[in-house]
Amino acid sequence: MEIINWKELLYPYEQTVEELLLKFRSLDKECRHLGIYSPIDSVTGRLKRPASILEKAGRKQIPPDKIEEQIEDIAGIRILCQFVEDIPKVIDMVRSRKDMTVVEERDYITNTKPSGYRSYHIIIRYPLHTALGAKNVPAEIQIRTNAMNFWATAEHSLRYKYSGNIPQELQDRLKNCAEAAFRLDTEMATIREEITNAQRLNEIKNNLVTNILENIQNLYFVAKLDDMNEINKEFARVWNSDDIDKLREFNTKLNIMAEMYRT
Ligand code: 0O2
Repeated sequence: MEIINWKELLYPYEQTVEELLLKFRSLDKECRHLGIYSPIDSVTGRLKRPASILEKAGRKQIPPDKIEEQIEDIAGIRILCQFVEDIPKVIDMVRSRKDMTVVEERDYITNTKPSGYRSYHIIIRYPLHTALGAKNVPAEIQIRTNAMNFWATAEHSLRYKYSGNIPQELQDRLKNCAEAAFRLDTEMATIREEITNAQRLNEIKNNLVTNILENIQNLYFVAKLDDMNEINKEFARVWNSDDIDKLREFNTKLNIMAEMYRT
């Protein structure tokens, strides 16, 4: 039997997971920085464990020398969304990227698995530049809501515990939980706009307060003490008013003051 050098085999996949994580996390970060809605709530990544690779290879009768070619989820990232409506936006984000190629899509949201599993899978090829040259690495991107993920993570643990043979009674209860998760997603969708507006306002407010505090800190080096006392009092007033327009005006005023001192 051929001995697999796991360290060597897994290295490109590990690197792929790291690069994909960085790319999708920075998309989310950029949206937040620009104050626009991000359909991505969080991104995680994992490398399939050797035992799980061997189990899958055995189940699908894949010989060791074909593992790299035929097991497409050794590298995997998972993109979590707050709302079902965000999922197509993330799918489009993946499809439109020029730095990876989509080779297959599996829609387990429309076609829920018999277990109750719901998620959207995209299989890609990621061109990785290794020290030994270019390599087109397969990877799986799973896209699902937080509710779908809560269910899948719990079910996966039970599947592992019972080696895939979950007792029927537990399977039935899991099915009920999957339906409850589906209902939660459906209910959340009805108040999506209200939630996202509140989140956007909080984000804008946090960004404004961060800018104001940075400006105040910088002004301490150049402004007169009396001016600083006034600024601090005004900040306390504006902060207590909890009025976003007043925060915005105050921030603009500080920007102008900072500019005046600079020139
Ligand atoms: P791990 O531990 O993350 O590696 P398969 O024959 O199902 O193993 P296939 O046909 O390549 O594999 O792909 P599929 O079904 O599109 O995707 C497999 C992965 O999707 C699984 O990987 C899980 O992460 C997830 N998945 C698919 N079906 C279910 C399900 O019923 N319940 C849960 N909880 N997850 C599911 P692994 O190898 O199981 O996991």
